[in-house]
Amino acid sequence: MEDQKEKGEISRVAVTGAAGFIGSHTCEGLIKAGKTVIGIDNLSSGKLSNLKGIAEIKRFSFRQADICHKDVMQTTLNDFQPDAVIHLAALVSVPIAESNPEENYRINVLGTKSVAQASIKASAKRIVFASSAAVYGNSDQLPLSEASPTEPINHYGKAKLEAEDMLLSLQNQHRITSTCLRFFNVYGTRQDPSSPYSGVISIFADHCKTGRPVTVYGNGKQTRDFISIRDITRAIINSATNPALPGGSYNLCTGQGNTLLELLNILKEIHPDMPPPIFKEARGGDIKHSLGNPSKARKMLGFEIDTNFSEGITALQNHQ
Ligand code: UD2
Repeated sequence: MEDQKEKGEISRVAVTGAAGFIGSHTCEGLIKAGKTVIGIDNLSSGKLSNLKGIAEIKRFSFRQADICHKDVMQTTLNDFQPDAVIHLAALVSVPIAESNPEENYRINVLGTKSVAQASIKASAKRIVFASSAAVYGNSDQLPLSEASPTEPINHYGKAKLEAEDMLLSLQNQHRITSTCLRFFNVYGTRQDPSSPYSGVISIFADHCKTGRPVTVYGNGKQTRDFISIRDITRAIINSATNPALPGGSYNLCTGQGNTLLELLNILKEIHPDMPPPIFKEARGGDIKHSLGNPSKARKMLGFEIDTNFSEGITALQNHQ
């Protein structure tokens, strides 16, 4: 193990938030890539069933632990000795973060600090952090690039930005590479549709499957840069396991905006009998348009989009 570490090879990876939507896909991808993986999750929202495809594999282990418990995190990472840590555990809902800012700060800032400090003490070489397009706030200068102003308008975005700043400054003080991936609107299998705060695609897909009408907040002309879990997972794994990649902040997006009406048209083709949508007033604080520029990630991380939007939605529907 020491020899491999000296060569910079990344073979042992710890993943926080492992039992969640993005975490479980990430663990599966790492296992497929031949890595030895420990999944860490407190199971507050993640489900062990998300990991059933890899649970029996010897190179995979699972630890139920909370990222905010510093001692437990330290012991877990000391025991495992990761080369890289992928930190996905978070309070992920913007509205919940808004209604409980202390909890948002505790988990999304202090929890990230706890993971970062434990990673450094356990001599991890790389840390990859799940940041968000929310760091940009409500800019009307689209598409958003990493050079765009970061002016978050909610507690969630502020916490993600503070965590990024902390990780990037730790990178300068220690021998660790910090990569902060700013996710735009991620969709795919295992995104829980049962919460009203789930991604719009998983909610709409679930309603169509069960013949219930969807609710569109606003006129449906709002746009989002929807990105498939398959593309996100490849970028996360590459950022964690390629020792040559530089740290920094990167947009993970497609550079293509789609309206909710376009999404509904695709779903209508798959489910011709779907009931007509119900239109309600736009959600308070909703951003009208969100669009990212993926050029930096493409250039520096070799990040490519494989999944076309319509194909991605069709694949999701066929899977469910
Ligand atoms: C996404 C992220 C959030 C944060 C933010 C940054 C998700 C789930 N949330 O919030 O974590 O990173 O981007 O800007 O990815 N809508 C409906 N009907 C529904 C549900 C949603 O019309 O049943 C609308 C909603 O009002 C919004 C759009 O769909 O205009 C997208 O909503 P979302 O909750 O999927 O994602 P967003 O962009 O608010």
